[in-house]
Amino acid sequence: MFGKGWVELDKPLLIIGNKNYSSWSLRAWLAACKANMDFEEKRIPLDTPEFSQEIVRYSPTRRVPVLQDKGRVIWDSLAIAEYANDAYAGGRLWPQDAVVRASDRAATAEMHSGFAALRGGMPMNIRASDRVVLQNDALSADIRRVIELWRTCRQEFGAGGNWLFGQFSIADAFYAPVTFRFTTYRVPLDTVEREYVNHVQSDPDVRAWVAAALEETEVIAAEEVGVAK
Ligand SMILES: N[C@@H](CCC(=O)N[C@@H](CS)C(=O)NCC(=O)O)C(=O)O
Repeated sequence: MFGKGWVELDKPLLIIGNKNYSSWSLRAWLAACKANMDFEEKRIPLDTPEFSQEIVRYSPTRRVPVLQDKGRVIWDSLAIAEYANDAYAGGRLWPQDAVVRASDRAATAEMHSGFAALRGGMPMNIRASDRVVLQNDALSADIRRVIELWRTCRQEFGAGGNWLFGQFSIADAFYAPVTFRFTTYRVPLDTVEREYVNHVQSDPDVRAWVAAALEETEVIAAEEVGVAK
């Protein structure tokens, strides 16, 4: 059923989509980078015949991201982030304190399983600017909730650094794509959340991802709807 595309590699292999569009790929990739996981990456552009042909060789869900390591397949962004943390980061991508760690997990889980209106209505397109979107109640509520969550994390847990929980943690990987949604759709931000967005987007790993996204040439038509000309 799956695994047909695998060859034994010395390093983990992370299969991702376009860096411009694939928000789930960015989450797993950033967590892997911050875990210092030495990995190969294979990019398969979304929404292409190549994607349909290739992805069946790698992913049981036919989705990216998917990771191969030690002969195993890990096919979900959160599972990849957790695995990178456990196997390569000695657990330091979650806070050490149990209660703080639970809050970090809750923030991460909220992104992984929620914010459908935000993800559907404001898709990530890093190359875009001045995008316009028809607001609706669900979308506005999602935007308000992200901002509320970021403020709470920064104020209650952020003293040790500039990430949501001070030091980089898995929650930051999960909200990194949202920072691009907010900047490309020009969502009005106050100081706390603006500083957080700036911090994420000036991170060297995030900048490397963006530089690669800017080099990509594929355009996904559906994602271009709403781009102000
Ligand atoms: N829950 C999955 C979601 C993965 C997902 O939806 N990936 C999208 C790209 S960002 C995908 O592979 N889409 C391909 C398709 O639907 O054909 C995860 O967290 O990894």
